[in-house]
Amino acid sequence: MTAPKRVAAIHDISGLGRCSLTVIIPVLSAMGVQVCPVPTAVLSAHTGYGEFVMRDLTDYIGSALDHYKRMGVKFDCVYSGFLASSEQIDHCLDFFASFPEALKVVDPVMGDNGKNYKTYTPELCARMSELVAVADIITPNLTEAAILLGEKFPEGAVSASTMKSWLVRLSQLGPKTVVITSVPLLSGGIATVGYDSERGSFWKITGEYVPISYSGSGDMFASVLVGGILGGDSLPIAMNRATTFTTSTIKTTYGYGTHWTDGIMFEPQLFRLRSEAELNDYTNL
Ligand code: PXL
Repeated sequence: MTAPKRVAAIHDISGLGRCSLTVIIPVLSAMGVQVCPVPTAVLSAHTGYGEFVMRDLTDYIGSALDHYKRMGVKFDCVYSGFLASSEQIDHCLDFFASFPEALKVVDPVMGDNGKNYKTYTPELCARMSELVAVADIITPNLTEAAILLGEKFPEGAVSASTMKSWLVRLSQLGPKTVVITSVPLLSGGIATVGYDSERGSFWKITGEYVPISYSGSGDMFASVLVGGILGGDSLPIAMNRATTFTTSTIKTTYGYGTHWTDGIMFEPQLFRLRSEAELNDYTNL
């Protein structure tokens, strides 16, 4: 047996509304990956609830990093997400620089459906590009991709050629691999599009449209993607794995009619992340 890969996951932990660490820990654990949570904040419920209690852990992250460095811990991956303050950008940069061998994944969490999350200040959004610059892989949704590129959020469906140009421009900010989620394509359906700048290849996975946007969907997608890549998946297969699991758990949730803030009811399906299913539903973009 080989030792599980270890990921430092720099995200918040929210009590209610399945997102961030309450999604990332079970998903990666089910995929045989060890998570070392580095909480950026503790919230009673995620910000989509409107009312929540939040404790910012900005002064914790640096001390935790110092401890891990003193211990000589090794991480196979450092994966950042929801941040509570713009100073946390500096802490994430220190984390990435301290483990140069680790795969650097940045989910540039900032907003969804064309709107910023409540706690995201203009300064925090502006500084997100500093993290993107040092990442190997980034996983913005369409809203976050637009913010990073200084583009307007597209209100309707977008063309494949627009997405190709966005993917290339995002990779020019630093990361070798860019994956954009929740893209309504003119050709139909909701797609996940990806670009590997080293190979110059573009990929597309088309998912079914479900008329509700559950919290934590981006965290679910990105954590399955990370688990797949750490397990040896190619980019299109990891995208396929992440889309298949996310779409299927979203469809299950939709059938129960729960509120979007409650997130995706993934618990009964976690075991499926261990399956050896054939994943070849991807196409070129
Ligand atoms: O899934 C993104 C996310 C993560 N963490 C918190 C959030 C959100 C989105 O609303 O509020 C606290």
